[in-house]
Amino acid sequence: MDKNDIIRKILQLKKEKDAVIVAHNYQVDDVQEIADMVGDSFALSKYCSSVDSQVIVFCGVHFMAESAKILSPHKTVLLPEADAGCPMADMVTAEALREEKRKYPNAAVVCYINSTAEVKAESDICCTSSNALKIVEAIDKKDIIFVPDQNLGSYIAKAVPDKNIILWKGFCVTHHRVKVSDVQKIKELHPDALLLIHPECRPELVDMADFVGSTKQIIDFAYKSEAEKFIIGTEMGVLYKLKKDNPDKMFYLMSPGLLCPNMKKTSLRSIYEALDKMQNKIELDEDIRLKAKKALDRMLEIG
Ligand code: CIZ
Ligand code: SF4
Repeated sequence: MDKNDIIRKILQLKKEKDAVIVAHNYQVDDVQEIADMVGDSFALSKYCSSVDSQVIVFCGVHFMAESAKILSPHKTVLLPEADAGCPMADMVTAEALREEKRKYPNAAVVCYINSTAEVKAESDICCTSSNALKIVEAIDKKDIIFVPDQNLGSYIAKAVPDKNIILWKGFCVTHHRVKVSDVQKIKELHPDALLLIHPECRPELVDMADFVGSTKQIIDFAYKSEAEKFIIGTEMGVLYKLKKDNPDKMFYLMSPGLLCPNMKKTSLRSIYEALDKMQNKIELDEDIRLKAKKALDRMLEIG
């Protein structure tokens, strides 16, 4: 089957199975192109719970499809590539978090959305890279265990200095590998470009940024900005939308290392196979789901 045949089959299967396809901002161009909705993990989960379709094909990594299932338990959520995981999410387990909670019994627990359902279930509230500052500010406790991203945690700790943020040692392999010297190099090549950086990058890089934000915030910032050139400090998948929305602006990836191999696993073929065989369904223990949902609902209340 060539690409057009696969697309035709996918569209046919979508109708037959009453499915929608959602894709994360880090997915490959072909997948973003065919998706009904492209966005960050939380926007996608909310979209999935709002649509009538009974089947969701979630093109992203495991914790994202899980979040969709947490919010839409009666829908079938398919993850086209069963082993597309997030190494950062796997850097904290529920058991390790329980132990940390015993060490700091008075602390609140905030988990980044990049975490497993089991870890969300052990947390008081969830956050995304868009709302992390707002969520932490809204918590009435001073001590906050923040899991799993040490870089996002450091960014919060600097921005909300009246809180005591207890950092976890997790990190995103993709964002964390970029060094100051890489940024210096690309800035020399494009000295008049604005530097837009995701808070999963190392703190030294975040300090150099003209703007710090989530994928959605970076995409919105570039669209509204009067500037014409931007260095993009997040996974390369966002370039698809940035270029499509802003044909007259120039975008340069901060480092060629900004590629998440797990995000790149999903292909048109894996979407087709998932739908055809209705395979790779996300299943959750109901007790875990309900507890994890509380952490997500609390986040929703604050915004
Ligand atoms: O929440 C997401 O989708 C992630 C992982 C990144 C972002 O900034 O959107
Ligand atoms: Fe996880 Fe990083 Fe890949 Fe996002 S880019 S899914 S945080 S490994």
